[in-house]
Amino acid sequence: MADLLRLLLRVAEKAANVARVCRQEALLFQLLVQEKTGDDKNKKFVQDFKTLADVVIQELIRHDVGAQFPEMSAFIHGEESNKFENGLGESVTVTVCGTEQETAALLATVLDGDHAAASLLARAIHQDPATIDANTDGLTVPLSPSELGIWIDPIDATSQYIEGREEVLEEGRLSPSGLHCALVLIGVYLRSTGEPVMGVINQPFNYKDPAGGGWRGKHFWGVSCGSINVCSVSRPKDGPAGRLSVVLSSSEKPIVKEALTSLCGPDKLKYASGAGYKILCVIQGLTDAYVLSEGSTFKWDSCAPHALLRALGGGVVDLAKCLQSSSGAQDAHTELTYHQPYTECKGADRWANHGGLVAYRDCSHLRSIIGPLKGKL
Ligand code: 2IP
Ligand code: CA
Ligand code: CA
Repeated sequence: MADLLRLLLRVAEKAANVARVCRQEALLFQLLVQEKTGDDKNKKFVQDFKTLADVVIQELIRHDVGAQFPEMSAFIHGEESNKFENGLGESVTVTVCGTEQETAALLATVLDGDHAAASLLARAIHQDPATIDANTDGLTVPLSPSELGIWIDPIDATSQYIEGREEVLEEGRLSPSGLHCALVLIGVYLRSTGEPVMGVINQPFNYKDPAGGGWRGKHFWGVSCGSINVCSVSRPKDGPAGRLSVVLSSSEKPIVKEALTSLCGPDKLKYASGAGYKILCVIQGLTDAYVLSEGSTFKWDSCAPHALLRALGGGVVDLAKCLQSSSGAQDAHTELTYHQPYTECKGADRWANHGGLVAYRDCSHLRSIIGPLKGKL
């Protein structure tokens, strides 16, 4: 299934292009950032356009993967629903059509007849992405499409994507917020056990071309399947033994912040936007772990980066299960899985990571983190 990996890298790049086009084309950008003024219909239209960028990206990934691997079609899930209601109250199902013109015509019905915007979007959807140099030659993955399912988060950290603050990333440093936190996440899991086995992360806004060519992206991938553990990011070298560093959401509970401040010290506790970006920081060694005590992430947020962490020898555990477990930290039952919904919940909550999570590169770090949190939550 190295073919699947190469395809996912390609579609993630296509998705990143759409995300960039929505910000770079004045006409689309205007729709994306328009202030909510005027009547309700206008407000709803602006809201819809933000969602439309997400839906379009998810559908293009679904379309391209389903075309090459039809056995997977019924198992490609994502954050967004492709049923859309336009400003006239009509229900439209957004899909990628056979030709650019057909896709443009369909999108125009969602965009209340804005043909110019619809054509720009359709062009980006149907454009072949630049070839990606991913060094996957010689990789064999002993899996078949009929064993696999996919989780897509078309744009994670949407709020940062819309706000669009441009940051210059410093090598080796975690940058808490800005456009670079927005990520395209595509994770592959085993239908039988729910283990994440392959992940692709595309960061559409990694740096701005100094020659004025706009934003350039970066991609990351990993495969973790039996004895095959390969990641495009090499395992960061262990620094001098010192205090652990942990990244949190700025909305994390005070009790968790306090417990972790005593473990890490105030300067090693960091905050950043985007669930996917925080796990990417752990993957890149910009921090040792990401702790989240609430059920505010979903399967589509964690599946892709989880596969990369496993390939590096780490993982993502359910925090609540870890705190209950007598062994205190990692065992096979505490790792997050991706195949079973919480049947007692409705809508997106069926796929929430309800127990919170800890993303880690090293089991010994996980144990150190769980200790101070025991009995506090
Ligand atoms: C969000 C996004 C948020 C994150 C939240 C996710 O996904 O990653 O940034 O909250 O958990 O569900 P926080 O930044 O506080 O960690 P989306 O942007 O796709 O809704
Ligand atoms: Ca998300
Ligand atoms: Ca999203």
